[in-house]
Amino acid sequence: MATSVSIARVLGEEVLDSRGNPTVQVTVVLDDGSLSRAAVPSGASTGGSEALELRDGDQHRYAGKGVTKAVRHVNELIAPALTGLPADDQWRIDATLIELDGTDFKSRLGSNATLGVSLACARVAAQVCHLPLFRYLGGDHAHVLPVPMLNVLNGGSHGNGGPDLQEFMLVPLGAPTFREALRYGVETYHTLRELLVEHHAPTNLGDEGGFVPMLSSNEAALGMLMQAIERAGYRPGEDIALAIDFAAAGLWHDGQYRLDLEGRSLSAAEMIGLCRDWSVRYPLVSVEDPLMDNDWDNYAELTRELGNAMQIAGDDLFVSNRSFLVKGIAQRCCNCVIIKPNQVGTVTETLNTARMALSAGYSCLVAHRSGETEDTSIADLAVALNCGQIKAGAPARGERVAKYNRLLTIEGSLGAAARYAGRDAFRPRR
Ligand code: 2PG
Ligand code: MG
Repeated sequence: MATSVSIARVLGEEVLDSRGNPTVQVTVVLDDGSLSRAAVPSGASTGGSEALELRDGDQHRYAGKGVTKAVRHVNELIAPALTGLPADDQWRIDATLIELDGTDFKSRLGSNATLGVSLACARVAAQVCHLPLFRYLGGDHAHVLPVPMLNVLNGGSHGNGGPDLQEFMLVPLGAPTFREALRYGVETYHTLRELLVEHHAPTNLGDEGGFVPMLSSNEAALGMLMQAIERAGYRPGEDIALAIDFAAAGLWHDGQYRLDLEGRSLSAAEMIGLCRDWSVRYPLVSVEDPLMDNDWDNYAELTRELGNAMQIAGDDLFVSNRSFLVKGIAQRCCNCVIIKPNQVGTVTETLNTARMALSAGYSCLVAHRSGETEDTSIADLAVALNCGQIKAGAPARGERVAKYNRLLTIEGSLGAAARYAGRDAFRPRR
């Protein structure tokens, strides 16, 4: 739907994310008075080639993490360039941002500045077109509700004192609807808490709302999840499967992957062996970043070996960037791409990467960041892409639950047209 309403004002401001760190929020006002805003998330385990998250570096404010420079870029450089453009021409808005920045990784303006603006424009344009965001971005065919991958045990850089591996997720793929899938996951999450209490273990939460248990090994986390699934009355593998984000770059020390908890270090071949072993012994449907983000050869090897049996997801490897995906497709690395808008810095580039992945037979897993806000745009993005997968943390902490709640609303609004991706989302593709 075309609208003649154009951008009247673009206003950036510094707000806080869920870790209490500054982040960029942008408000866009159109000349008919319509207004919407978006806020930008922030990662902790970031890929080496992510677009630049511009921080002030002034140690006297927020330990250098202020974003006043990025905010100034929104207000002084971006706002004049966008004023007067039609709000619903997302491609042109993003092309203007890309051109104004003029670098490969948004290193002039900052991806926190560009994404905030890009997303706020999309949100307000959807509003004036009288469409929900997922329909504005995805068109009439957007109707698939994603499988929620609930990160219920946090470790690595998101949970001090927990497992070495960053995320252990519940994947309720056997549910008939998104609403039911969420219930399966939530009940299992609460059961997991009961188990921890019974073991007199702490029930502190990590950055993404999962528990941070003290365990004797990383594999013990998988055992706990299996126990929780069964005790909650579900069948592991049938109702609820498992997924892991290794965030392997955080394990890398002296040319090996160090598992502190277990007092041992593994080679790339041994990491691949670990994935193989666990894929046989647990209902593991997806492994993310099990290797370093420059190890294309071993990713190709891993995909050759296990890509028919499970999802191999590249996060730091692709950083949601089309050019890295092109390389991955050519070298047959992974069969899934993690999609995080702030890794690349505009809505259009995010959609381009995801669409290229889907048309090459890769799956897409739309993801939050460990530092989040109450912005729910990624929920709409997952439905817009019909990609069938989202990870937005545990079903705890407002900034995580907000995304799942948004998906409940979307499912409700679609009525009979809604389809839950379920197991289909995890059919091995390559
Ligand atoms: C990841 C993310 C989100 P971060 O590695 O997939 O879970 O973590 O935002 O810290 O990069
Ligand atoms: Mg990751």
